[in-house]
Amino acid sequence: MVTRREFLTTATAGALLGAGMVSRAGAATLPEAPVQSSAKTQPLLMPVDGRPYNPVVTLNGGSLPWRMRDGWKEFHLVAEPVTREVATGMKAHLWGYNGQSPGPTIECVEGDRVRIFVTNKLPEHTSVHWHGILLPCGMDGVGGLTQPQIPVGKTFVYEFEMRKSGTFMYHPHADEMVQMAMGMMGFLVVHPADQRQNRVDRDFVFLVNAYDIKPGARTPTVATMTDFNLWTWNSRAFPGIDHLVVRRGDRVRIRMGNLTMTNHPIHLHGYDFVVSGTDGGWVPRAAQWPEVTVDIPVGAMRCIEFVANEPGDWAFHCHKSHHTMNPMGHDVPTMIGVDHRGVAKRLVELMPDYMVMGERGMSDMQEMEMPIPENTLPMMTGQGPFGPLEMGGMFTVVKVRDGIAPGDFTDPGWYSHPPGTVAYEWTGSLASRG
Ligand SMILES: [Cu+2]
Repeated sequence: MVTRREFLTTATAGALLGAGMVSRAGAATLPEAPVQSSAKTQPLLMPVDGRPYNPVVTLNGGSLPWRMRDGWKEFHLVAEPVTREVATGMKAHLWGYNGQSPGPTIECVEGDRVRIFVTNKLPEHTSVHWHGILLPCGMDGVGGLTQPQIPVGKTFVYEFEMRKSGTFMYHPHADEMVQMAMGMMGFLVVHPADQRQNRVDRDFVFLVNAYDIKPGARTPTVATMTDFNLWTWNSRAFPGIDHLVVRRGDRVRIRMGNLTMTNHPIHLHGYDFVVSGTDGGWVPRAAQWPEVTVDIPVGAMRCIEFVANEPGDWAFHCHKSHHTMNPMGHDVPTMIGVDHRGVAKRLVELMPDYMVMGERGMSDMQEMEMPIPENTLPMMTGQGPFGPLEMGGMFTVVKVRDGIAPGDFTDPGWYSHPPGTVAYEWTGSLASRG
């Protein structure tokens, strides 16, 4: 491991990422490569130099500080093994950038000349492809095709101008199946040169990703083709995914990129929204169509936008219901209608990771105190204000509230519903409505 010291600089944007930031010693000619190991959503990285823009919020992550040198915006990515907490109770051994997986979000402005140093601290060679960016062919990052692979221990330099604004990502084009299955990916946002263009009040970004980490294991099974068991946003699974905190009346954008091996229909409750952008660019207003679910194809990005005028705690999740489940229990036989309680207890004694469905359905499992292997997330979990949420994987909550300050993303707690607006038990009269 490299030497790390506290990241003390107060004059740079890096300090705004908050406590937990550390930096690398040495390599005086290279820009700082700040390390972030926390899985908490970091405060907005306000631009302190370069051209102004409205920063994005990376869900359970943060943005990469830069330095300006001779008109170039310089970033430093370090590809390296990382430990990522997927949710409380489970840590994964992944590969990523600057201490995190996904890597930090790179934010720049249309017209910026960008220089990105990439240092390879992985045990094998790598490269970085800038997905969706229009650039000289030799900067496209396809190992063997447009450049030699970056050898272990070496640093390569990518230089290009950001010709257009939009929503992009970065990932290796080297031993791709392994490196992406291990979590190597990051978000790249190019803001419009004119801050008024496509302006929103809150702009969230995350990558939709998936792993196959067997119960009890820590390292993904990298040869898995389609049968993944851990469905994550920015390598976090419910209840580890932060809530999206929004002020009532805000215009909200959520940008999502899919680097899994299947599509994800992402559904937001309580709102209709428009699809306002893809990795190909902004969708012209007249061509935007209304949706409540947006399907994100493999290797693609989608931006959705809405005005947050409905207060509440609105579920936001992938609509493939097995993607809102955690690993433990995907191989269970259907036992609905079969009373097997005595048998299950004895089987669990013999095989600690054996799990069966309850005779009335899966929700029984929450009451059955099944032992699960260490470092493994239960299949369905989480506690809400009315009881168990019975969720996992790609699920979180958009919390829309009055009176939240601009730039404040602090969890406001659960929604207090106005009297008479919650579904209630029929007891022979219509209690709330009179
Ligand atoms: Cu999904």
